[in-house]
Amino acid sequence: MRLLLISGFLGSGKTTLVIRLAHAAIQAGQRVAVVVNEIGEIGVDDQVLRQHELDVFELLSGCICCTLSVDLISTLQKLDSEYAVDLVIVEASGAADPRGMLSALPYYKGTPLESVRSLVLLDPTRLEMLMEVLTPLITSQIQHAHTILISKADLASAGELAYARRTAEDVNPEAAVISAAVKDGLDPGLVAELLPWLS
Ligand SMILES: Nc1nc2c(ncn2[C@@H]2O[C@H](COP(=O)(O)OP(=O)(O)OP(=O)(O)O)[C@@H](O)[C@H]2O)c(=O)[nH]1
Ligand SMILES: [Mg+2]
Repeated sequence: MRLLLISGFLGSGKTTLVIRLAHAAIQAGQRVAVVVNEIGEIGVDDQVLRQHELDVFELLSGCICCTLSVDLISTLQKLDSEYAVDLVIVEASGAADPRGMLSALPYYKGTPLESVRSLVLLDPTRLEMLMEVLTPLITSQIQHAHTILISKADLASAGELAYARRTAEDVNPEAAVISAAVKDGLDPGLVAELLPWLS
């Protein structure tokens, strides 16, 4: 079982990406579980995901990260023991810091995970404002990503894209930084970066 954690502030494009990635993986013959938590508009998300005929396992906790982590572990154990899942994609709440989920993973006692990847989406049209008012959260999200996706590239100005890239590279020089407009479809290069074992 492989795990892909998707974080990013509210409205940054997580669900849009999750649906497309899940489809790409399903088309490649993988069994995929999508895990969402129950905060904010997640009821809407759940419906959207169900319309796309994906399995949805809701995390029944609130939005607090440590609680989410505990439930993430029991959800992963269930997916491991009861479902032959190849890929688990977790859409974290926009207010969640992936650090909480990553630090809970040692408590997972199922079949060892084949890979754990953390992806963070940055909405370039709002990043500068968010960095001003929510610096610790956004900074920590960026720090705990293997891959940073600058989303909504179609809506952003050249200046906003450059600011997002600079911020991503300054805060986390080790991460791969990609910009894309996921709404219009998934670039094969993006799939190869995020789900490299598919090809
Ligand atoms: N123009 C454009 N819009 C996008 C893109 N990706 C997502 N959106 C739109 O942005 C809005 C938010 O997208 P979601 O995928 O729901 O974002 P989210 O991060 O899951 O949102 P929350 O779960 O509420 O935090 C929706 O109206 C999407 O259609 C993109 O690449 N370009
Ligand atoms: Mg969402």
